[in-house]
Amino acid sequence: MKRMLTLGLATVGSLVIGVATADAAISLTNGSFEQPDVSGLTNKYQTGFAGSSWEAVMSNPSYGGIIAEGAGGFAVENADAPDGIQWAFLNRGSYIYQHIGSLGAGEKLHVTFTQYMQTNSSGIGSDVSIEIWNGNPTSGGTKLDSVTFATLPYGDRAFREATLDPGGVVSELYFVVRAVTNTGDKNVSVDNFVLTAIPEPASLALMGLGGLLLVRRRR
Ligand SMILES: [Ca+2]
Ligand SMILES: [Ca+2]
Repeated sequence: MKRMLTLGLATVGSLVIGVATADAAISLTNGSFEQPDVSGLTNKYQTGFAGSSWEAVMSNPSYGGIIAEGAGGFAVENADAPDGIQWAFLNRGSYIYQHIGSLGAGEKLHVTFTQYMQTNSSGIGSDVSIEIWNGNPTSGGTKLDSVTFATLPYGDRAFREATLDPGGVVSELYFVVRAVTNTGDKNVSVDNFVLTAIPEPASLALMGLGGLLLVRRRR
C-alpha cells in the first residue's frame, strides 16, 4: 500500500510541472483592438493595423484597420463595440495575424470573439475564419486548423466560440483572423478575441487521480 501511494505522489509532481508549462505558453496582445486610440482621427478610423500588435495582409491597402464604435461619415458605420470602444475592420480577402506562443501535446486552443456586419453599400458581407498556423502565415507556415463563421445580416452581430485542434505539438503558434470572401467589396468587423489553451484530457484525468491519492495519504 505504501509503495502505491508513493507512485501516486510522483505522478502528481510530474503532471503539475507539465500543466504549468503549457498554460504559460499562450499570449494574445490587444485582442480587443483598443490600441492605437483612433478617436482623434478623421472618421475615428485608422487605415491598417500599425501600433496594434497585429500584423496585417490587406487585399486593398485603403480598406481595413481599426475603427471606433459609432464612427460616422465613413462608408462603414460600426455599432457599439462589445469590449471597449474599438473594432477591427477587415476588407475582403484580408487577414491579420499574431505570434501567440506554443501548444504542448494534446492541447487545443479555445477562442471566443464577437463578429459584426456593418452597414455598407456593397452587398453582403464576408465570412470570417479563425485559424491556427505553425509558423508565419506569410512565409513558410502551415495551417493546422480553422473554423469559418458565415456573414451576418446588416447591423447584426454574434458571439462566436470555437475550439481549434493543432493535432500535435506546435512550437511557433500563430493566430490568424481572415475575411475569407474575396469577391466584390465584402467586409466584416471583429472584436474581443479571448484565447485559452485547453490541456489534453488525459492530463486532467490523471491529475484528478493523483489528487485522490494525495487526499488518501493525508488521512
Ligand atoms: Ca474592442
Ligand atoms: Ca463599447
